[in-house]
Amino acid sequence: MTPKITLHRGDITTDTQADAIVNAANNSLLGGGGVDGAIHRAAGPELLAECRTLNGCATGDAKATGGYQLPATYVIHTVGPVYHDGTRDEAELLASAYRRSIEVAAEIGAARVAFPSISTGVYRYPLAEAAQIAIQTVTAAMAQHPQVIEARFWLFSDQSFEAFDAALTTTADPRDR
Ligand code: AR6
Repeated sequence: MTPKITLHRGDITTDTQADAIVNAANNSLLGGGGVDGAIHRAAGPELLAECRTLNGCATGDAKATGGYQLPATYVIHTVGPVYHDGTRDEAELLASAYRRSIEVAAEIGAARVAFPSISTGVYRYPLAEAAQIAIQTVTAAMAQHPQVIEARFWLFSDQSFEAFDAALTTTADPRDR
């Protein structure tokens, strides 16, 4: 099946079709605000208990846990960069967070993966640039890992939906170039 990217408006924790949902976490993996807080609330306290066993996560890396009370079987916790001025490897680290999430999804056999817009909340990554990196990196990573057949982006605001819609429209499939 040809890998596909779909865009959804709303709360990622309500996704009933994803095998795994990606969490925009911090290095501690011990919870926080934003989408991280929403995922921990929806999954229940067992999620935090499993996260405590993982010894944190480096920026740009990803680690999987169970999904507990979530509809999804797994949560893939990744850590995007805090955006400073664009000179501190932010673009590479954001791409790595998306790439590693797809790699971990392939390892655990998650075919449909839900993503939030990593780093564009508390971590202040500029939205248009982050959306381009997200779409391009996930497209390339799914081509490398055909077990992952769908990336489902959940956008929490009109502004973020429009940024991802624009990125999807302007990013040609590399195979078409
Ligand atoms: N579903 C989908 N998207 C959401 C949801 C939700 N339920 N809630 C928020 N968003 P952020 P970051 C959007 O701040 O920038 C946490 O405290 C939100 O509007 O959650 O990577 C962690 O523990 C924004 O567009 O993640 C870290 O400390 C996007 O998700 C830190 O925040 C990401 O915003 C990570 O910051």
